[in-house]
Amino acid sequence: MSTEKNYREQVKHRVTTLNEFIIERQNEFPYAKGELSRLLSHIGLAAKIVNREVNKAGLVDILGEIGAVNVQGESVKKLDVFADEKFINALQASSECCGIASEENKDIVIFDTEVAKKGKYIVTMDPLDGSSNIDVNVSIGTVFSIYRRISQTGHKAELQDFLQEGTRQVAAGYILYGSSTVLVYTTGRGVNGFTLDPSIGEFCLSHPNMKVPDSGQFYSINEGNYVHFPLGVKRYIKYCQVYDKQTNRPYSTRYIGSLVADFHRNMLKGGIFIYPAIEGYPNGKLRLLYECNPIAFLIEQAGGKASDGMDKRIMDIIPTSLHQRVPFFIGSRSMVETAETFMREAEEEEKNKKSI
Ligand code: P6P
Repeated sequence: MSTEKNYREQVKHRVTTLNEFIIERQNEFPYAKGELSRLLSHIGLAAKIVNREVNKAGLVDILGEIGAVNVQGESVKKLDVFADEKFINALQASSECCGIASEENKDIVIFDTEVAKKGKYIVTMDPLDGSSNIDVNVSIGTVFSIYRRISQTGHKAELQDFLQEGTRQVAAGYILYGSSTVLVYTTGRGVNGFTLDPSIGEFCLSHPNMKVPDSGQFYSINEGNYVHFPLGVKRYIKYCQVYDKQTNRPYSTRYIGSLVADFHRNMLKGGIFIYPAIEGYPNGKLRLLYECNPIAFLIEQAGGKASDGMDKRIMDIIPTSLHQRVPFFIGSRSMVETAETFMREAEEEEKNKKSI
């Protein structure tokens, strides 16, 4: 075989790194001049830095709570703060981002340098979601969305840049720090996953063109809240548990308490994740801007569905505040639609009872 042919044969089996993939796909965007590519590459760099600390959290003095609480009223663990700082530093260094909204910061974080003010993008993120799992060594994740700013370039970012509906996302993704570290993202042309190869320090393409199965065997919900669930959710859970050969029921329940980990499993295997409105969380627990919208973008690109359980597509909701919560039904399309049917029928019944 000629050298040229031999080389081509080798190249065909070569891994594709995240940065190579981003550059290759950059040409799909007529307006792209590399800004979005640079932003995504910097997110990938920050993910590697956070991954290094997550992997040794038990060994260094970064574990445990620092006593502070974040805007959610949740105790902040040191790794949350570390991750927030690393992603903020990386996004500012990209010079493409003019500001961020993060779970760890009550207000928007504006990058007030002349270079950053020229940035065309803003990022919403949960730097370390599922942090209650850090000190028990259970998978945790980072979630992010990227939007083009609305406010005038060359000036400071404004709140309006962050209160855009999910359909205006230009990119979204997550990093799962689990048995391996996986970065999954979309720019609206499909979903691709990359696994970190620690031996070369690169995210390598491992899950090209991800598609969620139209149905699955898993339902993910915190059944500790059962008594507070809406009637439709209670009925759907019972539906999941009843034997039915045709629809492969009963399903299995899988709930880690870490959104990215629960979502990633359902994305690969098929399934549904539900966090409905409950007592204590009348609008659900999960945050629209940096948990629900990015994950909803990914599931829709992978062929699934994300709604509030009634008639509202998550990505159509117009945000009114940075840390707004919404009920979240997401996963395989047929499973979400079945859950929505139970919700709608229960809603109708309760309305009819009230009208008697
Ligand atoms: P609960 C983690 O705090 C989180 O925001 C998500 O990662 C997770 O899905 C959810 O909350 C778990 O909430 O009430 O079941 O512990």
